[in-house]
Parts: sequence; C-alpha cells; structure tokens
Amino acid sequence: MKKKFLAFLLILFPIFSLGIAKAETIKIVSDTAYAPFEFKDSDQTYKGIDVDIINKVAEIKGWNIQMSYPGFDAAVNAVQAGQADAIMAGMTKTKEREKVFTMSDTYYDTKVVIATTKADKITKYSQLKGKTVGVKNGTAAQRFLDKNKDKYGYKIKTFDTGDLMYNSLSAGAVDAVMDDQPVIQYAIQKGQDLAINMDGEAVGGFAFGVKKGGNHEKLITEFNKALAQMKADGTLDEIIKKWTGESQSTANSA
Ligand code: ASN
Repeated sequence: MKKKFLAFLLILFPIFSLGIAKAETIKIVSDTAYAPFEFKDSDQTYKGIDVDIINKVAEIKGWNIQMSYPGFDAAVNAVQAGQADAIMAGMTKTKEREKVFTMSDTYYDTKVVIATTKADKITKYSQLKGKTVGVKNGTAAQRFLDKNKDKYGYKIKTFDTGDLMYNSLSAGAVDAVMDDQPVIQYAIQKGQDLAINMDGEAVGGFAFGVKKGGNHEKLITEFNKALAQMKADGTLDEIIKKWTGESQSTANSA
C-alpha cells in the first residue's frame, strides 16, 4: 500500500511541477514618479494607490504579477508593442485610448488641472498666453493642451517623467504644468511649492488596460470582478484614504 502511494506521488510530482512552471506571470507596467499612485519610496520600493490596488486584485484573482515602472509613455508603448501584458498607471479612460486599449471600469475619478508655483498665480487659461506649459508625454493632459494651444496661445514643453517636469517648474524653465489633480494635491500636502488656482477638466477616470484585440483581454473581466468586490467591501476606499487622507466620494470635489 505504502509503495503504491509512493509510486502515485512520483507520477504526480512531475505533473504538478510542470503545472507550476507553466503558471503565467503577468507583466504589468506603470508610471515612475507619480505619487500617490506609484513612486519609489525612501526604502527603494514602489508604493502607492495603483500598487495596492493591483496587489489586491492579484490576491483575489490568484494572479502571479511582475511589476515594472518605466514611466507612463514607455509603459503605454510597451503594452502596444507586446513587451508587457497590461498597464496600471493611473491611465485616464478616454475615447481615443479605447481605440487601442481595452480598459477596465474606473477606480478613481479625477481631473487634469493647471498648476504653478505659489508666487505665479494663474486663474484662467488666457493668462497662459505666450507662456510655456509643461506636461508629461503621451498623457491625457498633453492631449488637452495640444487641442487648446491655438485658442490660448501658450507653448508646450513635454517631459518623460513627472519629477523632471516639476523640477523644471521649480527652476523656472516652464511657467506652469498640467497634471492630474490628486498628484498635484499630494505634492502640495508634502510641502512642494505648487498651487492650483483654477478648476480642472474632467477628461476621464483612471482604469487598468490591456492591448485591444491582444491575448490578455480576459484580464479586464477578472480585474472588473475583483474591483467590484473591492468597491463593495470598502477595500478600494480604504486604499485611497490611506494615500490621500480622503475617501473617493470627497477626493475630487475641489
Ligand atoms: N493620467 C495620465 C494619463 O492617462 C497617466 C499618468 O500620468 N500616469 O494620461
């Protein structure tokens, strides 16, 4: 009897190990300096709302994930080129993006808004005439600025990452920046010399995405199920509160 059991185990073991070896690792790409959604903390690990949400989804759905943080535009390109499977980078769900990405339900409602240093108040777009506005490459904010450039007469300077953009603003190389409101608000809370003196533009909420028509469309269905559960049981709200100090229902009322 014992021998039979041992033989049985010996047959099963290679089958199990093969199964484990085959378990797919989902490669997910993200932004790089985009607090409070993802940023490298002083302990050199990436943290934030997107990191917490994707880890929770992976836990609920039994996903084996591998995260990397190349920056927003690089992340978008990696997914489109098939070098990564999905993007979790505070990606704004817009009609244009949905032509090339299949996107999940939104997990955060937000706006893009103009910010300046505290000394340089901008209260309307017309005050940007002749000035230079910084924006991150490939973002929904860039699209908004491009569309309205002639109307308001500003110049646009693009950056690969948020830290380069904000450094440029502090150094006076750009007069204003446009970015997602919670990102600017978080930086203000952390004591950066930034101010918002205008209303933002509601260009879309944040969602998880995969290449449209690619091999990973099913991840969206799974993400949506886990997200619905997290919305219902308060986990999502807890994560957002942990990083912003506010629950989603009040976070963007400004
Ligand atoms: N919210 C930005 C966009 O979708 C993404 C980002 O800056 N990480 O355009």
